[in-house]
Amino acid sequence: MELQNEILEDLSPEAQRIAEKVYSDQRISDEDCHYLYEKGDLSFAGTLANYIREKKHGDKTYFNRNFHVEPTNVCIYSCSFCSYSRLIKARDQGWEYSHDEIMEIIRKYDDQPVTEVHIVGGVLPQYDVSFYERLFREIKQHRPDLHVKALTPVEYHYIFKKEKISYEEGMRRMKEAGLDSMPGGGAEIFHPEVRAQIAGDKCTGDQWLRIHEIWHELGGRSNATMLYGHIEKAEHRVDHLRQLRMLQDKSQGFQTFIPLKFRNKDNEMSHLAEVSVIEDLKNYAISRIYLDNFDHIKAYWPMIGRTVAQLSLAFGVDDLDGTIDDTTKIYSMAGSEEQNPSLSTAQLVKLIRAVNRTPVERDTLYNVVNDFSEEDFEDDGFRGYIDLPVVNQ
Ligand code: V47
Ligand code: SF4
Repeated sequence: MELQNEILEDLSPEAQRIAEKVYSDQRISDEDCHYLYEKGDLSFAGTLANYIREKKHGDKTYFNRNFHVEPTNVCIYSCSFCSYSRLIKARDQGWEYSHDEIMEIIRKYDDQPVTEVHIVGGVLPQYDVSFYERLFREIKQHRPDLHVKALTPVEYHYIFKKEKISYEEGMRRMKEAGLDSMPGGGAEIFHPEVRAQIAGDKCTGDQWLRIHEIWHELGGRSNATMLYGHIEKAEHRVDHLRQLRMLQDKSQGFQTFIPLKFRNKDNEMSHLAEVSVIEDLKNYAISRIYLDNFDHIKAYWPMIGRTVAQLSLAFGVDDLDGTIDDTTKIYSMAGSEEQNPSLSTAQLVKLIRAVNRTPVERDTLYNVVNDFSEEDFEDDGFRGYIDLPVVNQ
């Protein structure tokens, strides 16, 4: 405590106030959050975020075994950050899986110990309410214990409008068909000033929040994301986090917040430089500090790479998503270093242990599947970190 007081004395009055709030379990304000983005340094935000992370989870670092299915990369929308979707007019360059083709992918995992399928992709008219009802039903009939985490308010808003049904009725039908939870995508930046420039005419921030709220009222759980590091300013990030924190106070249905770093390869915003790793870590830390009512902060390693993912575990992150395989194209196409984003469970466990954290395999709802306290893996040559290139002096 003496040391803590000494450190506090060296801080600016604003930083002192923030530190005092965090150490006495009080919520920080929007102004505090803005201060951290504009003036707080990384080590300060990181120290506070790590304090909260360890208080909530100790050294535990969660991951799950999942796989992704992307029914199509053709999309009626044209978000300017998206490297992955092909416009309808260039349809022949993309893929559009049928119901049977998707089921074939699902069946490929029959002998794998995966607990979750994450389904998300472009928006197209043939993927409508009845398509997804039939798909969810068949997945559940085929493998009842596989958790279906599928689609975002971007798809739901579109298909319910086309079907002329309310969000309430639509989400009820999805639940009845077998939807278990909703991933966090499509949130981008809620503020209309930014959203209008990057996400065109897909669902608004209010519609995104409303669909999650209805899903939470039905007893469902979901995640939330924020796409950062493009044209948004600190005030837009604060506004985004504020709206998430407010909804979470009301509905308590969010499990995890996932900051998504904008990657600039092959999209309409390629002229923008990507933000630094320092900015990435600061963003994780500030999210951890501000979102006091979110249990988990996740770093999506296929997007930021394994090394930054390891670092993030000291800046508020307690979850590294899953041991996904190379069926996920969204980030490799946007310029992530992870061109083949595949990690075996043994590799992910080593990667977490290499930074002195404790790996815990979870299911989608954070029930523990395996805590790896006793288990050891055969040495497959992977040391839990990536070698940096050696530069000759
Ligand atoms: O909404 C698209 C983002 C999201 C780019 O809930 C990009 O567990 C960076 O939400 N640079 C979809 N990001 C992915 C997503 C997600 C991923 C992993 C886990 C979960 C979860 C959710 O990907 C989109 C958009 O924000 N995105 N293009 C890009 N160029
Ligand atoms: Fe379509 Fe989603 Fe890409 Fe936007 S981000 S163009 S909605 S696939």
